Amino acid sequence: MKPLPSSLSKLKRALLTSAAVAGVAIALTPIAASAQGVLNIYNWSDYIAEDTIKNFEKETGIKVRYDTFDNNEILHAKLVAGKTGYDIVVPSSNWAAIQIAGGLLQKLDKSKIPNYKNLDPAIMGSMTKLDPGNAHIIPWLWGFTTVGINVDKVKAALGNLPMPTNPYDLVFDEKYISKVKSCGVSFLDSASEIVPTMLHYQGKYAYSRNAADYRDALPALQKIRPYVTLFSSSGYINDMAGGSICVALGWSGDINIARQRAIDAKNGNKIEALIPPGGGVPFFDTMAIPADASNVENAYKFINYILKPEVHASLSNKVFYANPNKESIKFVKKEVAENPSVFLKEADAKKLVAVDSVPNDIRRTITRIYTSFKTGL
Ligand code: SPD
Repeated sequence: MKPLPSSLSKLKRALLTSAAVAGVAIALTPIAASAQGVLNIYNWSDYIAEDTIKNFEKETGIKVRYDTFDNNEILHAKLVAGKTGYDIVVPSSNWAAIQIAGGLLQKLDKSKIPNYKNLDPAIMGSMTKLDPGNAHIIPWLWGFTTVGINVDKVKAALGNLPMPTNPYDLVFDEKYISKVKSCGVSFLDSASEIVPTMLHYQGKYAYSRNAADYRDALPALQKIRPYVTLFSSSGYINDMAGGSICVALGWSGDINIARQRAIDAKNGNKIEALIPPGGGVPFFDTMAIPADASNVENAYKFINYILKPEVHASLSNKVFYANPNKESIKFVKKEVAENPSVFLKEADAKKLVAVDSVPNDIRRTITRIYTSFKTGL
């Protein structure tokens, strides 16, 4: 091969260095479609193992383009706009219900997913409420919205005030959040996460279809707004791990990722994902094929690959969310399988709120409440 002119090789070196510093893999050669074609995936950030895509490409010869998002609103807006260019998307089941109703997701041909048999029938049964007949979506991983803390920093910030029994008090009760503000408080940056969690805290059904149930949510959120120091749906993981925030209203697995990163960094930050004794607000994120996907056969190959027990287990091992694959448990690391904020104990699982979707008018109410809360307008 002819050597690159020195200006170009300098540029290449600079790009490689900055990518390495940012921890990003970049390919300088354009991605050529392989003989087996391509697959375009749009998934949540921090939601896959390092080797998941690499092994799939090796096994199938399919070339994958993998992009990420960090809240349902972003994915939904793309699907509604159409022509996403994606063949696999990963909406939460309650958003998928709206997308199914809108004809945005394909009906699945299960004969193309032999590993479908590995799915836990109890989980699949619970999903029929949002996807009758399990016709369109296949669960990827599941978890719950909860509170993560930096144990020592929170204790120090609370001073004489004992830790509340209900972890949601730390973020929703002014008495507590006003204290922990000093070490940094982060909220998920998503209307559909914050408002239902507040409703649940107020003793109402998180997915209520009754507009009156939403009346007290905004005043309660406005009260605690001055103490929220960050809105983040992905960056909070590193902020927790590094100690620049001490309380996060976030997702169970993400908080466990932060815990693991702090352990790996040996920085002394003890992070814990708390389990709400009154039940958390769960979610099921699901694989689906957009109605206008171009590489449908490859999408089926990917879904079937994820449903291999050892692949599904490797996702849980890496990102600390439970998986719906009943054959995978033997491949899940002991410390992950025994972590009660990953695979919930039966008593905690029973208390989880039932996931539901809400109609458009309620969705608009939720967005209005959240925007007003976040912006103060
Ligand atoms: N880092 C990946 C987090 C995935 C969380 N999905 C949450 C959906 C909640 N409705």
